[in-house]
Amino acid sequence: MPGDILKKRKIAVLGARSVGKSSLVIQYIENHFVESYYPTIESTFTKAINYKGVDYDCDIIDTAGQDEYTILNSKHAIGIHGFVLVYSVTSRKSFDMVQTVYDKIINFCGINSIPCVIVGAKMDLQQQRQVAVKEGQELATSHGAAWIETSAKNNVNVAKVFELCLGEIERRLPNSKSEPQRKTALSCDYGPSSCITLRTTIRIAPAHIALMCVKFVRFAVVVY
Ligand SMILES: Nc1nc2c(ncn2[C@@H]2O[C@H](COP(=O)(O)OP(=O)(O)O)[C@@H](O)[C@H]2O)c(=O)[nH]1
Ligand SMILES: [Mg+2]
Repeated sequence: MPGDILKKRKIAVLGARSVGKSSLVIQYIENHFVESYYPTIESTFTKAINYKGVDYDCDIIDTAGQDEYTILNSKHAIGIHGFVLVYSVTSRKSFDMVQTVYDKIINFCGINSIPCVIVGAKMDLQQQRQVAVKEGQELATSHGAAWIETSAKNNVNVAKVFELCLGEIERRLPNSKSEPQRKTALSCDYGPSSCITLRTTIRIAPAHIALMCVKFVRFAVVVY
């Protein structure tokens, strides 16, 4: 059914290593806190999420983590509807990495805005805090993104992250009635994936037409 296709959402969780991405996702999916999780592993989890009375079938991709040298993996951009960008409130470097990853995504997708939630993880570690609440909020505001602080350890605001992400995705859909559309590249369709698909199609089209012309000429010569 077409309605079912519309409710499928893909969410990528990105950010520096050891900021708590896997702990956040596993707390959300499996309702427990992992003290240590294999750091380089990438996993995709599927979860049915009811958001504002609508059921969504969500794929949540827990990435291995990025740094300034990582080339953005195309599967973390193509086909992705929403992004969860995680930093640790105990690491200034990981906070700076959010901007770096954000820039990589928008450069890769060729757009100027993405449906995104910026997450300050490990908020229970107040003594080790290096990033103020206000800084996180300001970064999110500057990108028109949602923002929240979480503790996977104490299960604080974990589910809220994914609800906010769905909210950001839905807000940008062309037929969204909840808010007026902001003018972003994403407003052309469901997300960066669709825009990339569109651009690829446009690039492929002339080659396709040329090939058809060659085939037609060959056919005409044979008939003649
Ligand atoms: N205190 C505290 N530690 C956390 C929290 N989330 C993750 N950690 C710890 O931070 C380390 C890295 O977490 P992990 O989820 O593997 O990070 P990832 O590399 O971003 O996936 C692990 O030792 C976790 O137990 C949290 O909310 N509070
Ligand atoms: Mg991990």
